[in-house]
Amino acid sequence: MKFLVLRNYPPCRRRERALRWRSAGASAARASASAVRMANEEAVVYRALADASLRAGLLAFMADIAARPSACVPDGSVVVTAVNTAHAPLLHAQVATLPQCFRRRYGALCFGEARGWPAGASCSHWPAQRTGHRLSYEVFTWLKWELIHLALLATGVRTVLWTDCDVAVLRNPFGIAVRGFGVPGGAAADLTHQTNAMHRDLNTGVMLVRSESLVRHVLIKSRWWAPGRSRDLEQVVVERLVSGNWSLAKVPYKTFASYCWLRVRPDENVSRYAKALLCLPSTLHANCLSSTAEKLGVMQAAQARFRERCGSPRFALALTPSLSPVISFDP
Ligand SMILES: [Mn+2]
Repeated sequence: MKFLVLRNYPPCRRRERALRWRSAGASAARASASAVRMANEEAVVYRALADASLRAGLLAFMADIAARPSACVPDGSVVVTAVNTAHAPLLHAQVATLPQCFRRRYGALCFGEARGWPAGASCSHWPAQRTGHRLSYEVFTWLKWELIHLALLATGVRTVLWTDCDVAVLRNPFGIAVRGFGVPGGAAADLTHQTNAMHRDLNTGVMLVRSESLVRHVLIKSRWWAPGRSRDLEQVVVERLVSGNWSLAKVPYKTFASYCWLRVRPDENVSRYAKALLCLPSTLHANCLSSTAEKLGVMQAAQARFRERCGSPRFALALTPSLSPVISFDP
């Protein structure tokens, strides 16, 4: 049985997927059982999302966050993520360095136990009785789009900044001088996104989304809940669906960085490239790592490096026009 069609994807992600399957002991029989379980899980999640009270609760949650005053997140913008129990330490590390003005506009959909959720991040809890087991990675990636869609429908929300919880936020993304972000009066893209540097394609770890119709199109056309849907990775499907129909802006990988090609390690052996990147206005996505402990190590190393070499993170929007110079790098 074929599960994944890996196309246009960096080798490290392919390895990550392979490791995941291997560690899960994915024999043919187990893989088949897994497919059945996932199909059930998708149906359960999809039915839950169709529930009026759940949707109303999430809409109210997002509207409440959007209404909070903030000196560092623009009016009409919210920051959104989803987190499960296993990744709770990552969200904890992520918000630890965020100023209050940023946290106030940050809403997370939280799965699993409430215990240990970080103070300062607002959680809307997924009702435990609606899912019988932990959500798979794949379903979780599709839920991202459902959550972004609900956020864009909420009162007062015009823009959603999605950040995976395995992203270290080193500077204020809203101050970045790229299309769709901190360019006053500049044309705003429907979707501004991180890229997989190797292939220049879409990475959905960090995205600024402005278009409700784009997200609706993704949800309807992907049919992520349907048994016969494409088994391509969520971000491959999304890129296929939105290309040509909406305005997309790729953020340079020096601005929204990725561990896939930025080998920041929690020791002294940091490359010149990594050092150069860390003082640029950036987020660092700790992808291409399979364990929570490894992701956490990379995020905390990046945060510590930033503090040591670049000073305290500056979030005030007024400070962002004077961006750090781009340090050239020869690959
Ligand atoms: Mn991620």
